[in-house]
Amino acid sequence: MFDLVIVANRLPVDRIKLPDGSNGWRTSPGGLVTAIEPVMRSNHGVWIGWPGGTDGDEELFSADGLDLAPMSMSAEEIQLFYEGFSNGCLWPLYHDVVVKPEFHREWWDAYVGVNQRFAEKAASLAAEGATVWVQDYQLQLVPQMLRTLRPDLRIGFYLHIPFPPAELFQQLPWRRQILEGLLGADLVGFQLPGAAQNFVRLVRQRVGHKTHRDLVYLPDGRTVRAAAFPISIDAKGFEDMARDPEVEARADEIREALGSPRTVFLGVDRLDYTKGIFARLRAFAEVMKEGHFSVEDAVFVQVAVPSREQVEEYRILRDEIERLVGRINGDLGEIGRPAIHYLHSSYPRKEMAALYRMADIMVVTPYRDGMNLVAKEYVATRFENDGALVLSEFAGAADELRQAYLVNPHDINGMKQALRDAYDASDKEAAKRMKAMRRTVTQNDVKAWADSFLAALAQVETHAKAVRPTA
Ligand code: GDG
Repeated sequence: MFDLVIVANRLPVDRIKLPDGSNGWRTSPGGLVTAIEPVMRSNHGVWIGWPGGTDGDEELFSADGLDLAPMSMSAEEIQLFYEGFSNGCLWPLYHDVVVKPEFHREWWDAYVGVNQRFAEKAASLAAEGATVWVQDYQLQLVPQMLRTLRPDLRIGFYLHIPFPPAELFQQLPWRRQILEGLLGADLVGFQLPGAAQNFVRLVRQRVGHKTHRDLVYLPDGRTVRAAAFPISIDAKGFEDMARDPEVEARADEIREALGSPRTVFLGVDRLDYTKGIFARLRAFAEVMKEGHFSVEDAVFVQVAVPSREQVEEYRILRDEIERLVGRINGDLGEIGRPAIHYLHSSYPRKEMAALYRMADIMVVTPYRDGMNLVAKEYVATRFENDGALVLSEFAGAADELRQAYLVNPHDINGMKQALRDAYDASDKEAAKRMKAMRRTVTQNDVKAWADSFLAALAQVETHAKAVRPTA
């Protein structure tokens, strides 16, 4: 039995087949595990999640001293719960309906079923009075299901993506069930205050509970708090990596391979329609076409990390972007000098750091993004206070990184101007902006995020005991 239970769609490791045919594990270190690992260690924690694949093995195991509880998923569940309801319905709905969400009853049924299994697993592993922290949009029903099974628990929920305004959320045929699912938690955390307000307003309008500021009063006497906890990164870890001579050498090597242009623009995103990749490449190409810089002066490196490739919308998007890159390079490129270097691949973390180090201008232009960690990671690696960040107003990160070149990604001319401004900026101007952004990112790192969420959860008045803060 565990005093702290993390429930997330994915485990922080991938299941792999070893050469002898047996099962092995490869850690996939992300921001979340870096944040949560220390709390898990000081609180006898366990992490429940899907290890990828369809293997039915659900035996508990440890990796790097962390206790992990795999949740198996059938091929049908992957299709209906994960690709369907989570990524074909909730993801677009919560991101401003950038593409049209699909509402299918069989997807919903699978979502309910998988959430129930997650809740049961958490109920079976949590010690009396334990703290359970449920993560993200795939598991919004877990808090209520778990509370029914285990009223003794202290339950927190954190949403990594935006929470939409009532006008959009209302479209969801199962809007009330989702709100009630979340209300099973004692504390519901969001990236931004606006999202928390959207939630409280919807609860008042749709479920009819009494609310006051960030609190919801339930008829059974319980109180639920909804508040913002903007997520961050392991800023020191990224800076240390950036200072590694190997990473520095690799950054130089990449620039040379690009033909040593004066300025390198960089985009790094999961290949997702929310990220605004198409519009940003168009804007860059137009600036180049208009003669503001040539292929000798500037190139754009776009890393598009493969994502959700089984979902139709993502296949269409990939084709569109690749057609555009081909057209731009055909129009503007010269022999040995494409205008856009497009990479459809994922990379080790060190290579990511080398990419950030070699880039003069990082371009992050999502139509809607909960936070966007890439923007913060870029800032963390610029320990010499050089480089510039072009950032969408619609990324959560824009609330904190006010000194970025902020853009509206729907406004191509505005984006072109921001690219030009960043390109033309003096070293002094760039350093002033970067210094301020670095201060923000270093002071508010991911450990501070996890600690503040868990401290707020510990303060909620329940009968359960609280987790200890990290050492
Ligand atoms: C969701 C929300 C919110 C990317 N490519 C590679 C790689 N990455 C890493 C980045 C970064 C992370 O993945 C991506 O995080 P983002 O925040 O940019 O975007 P989402 O994946 O959409 O994340 C988002 C986040 O959750 C956290 O709450 O900020 O708004 O949408 O850390 O570095 N890492 C490696 N190789 C890659 O090729 N190793």
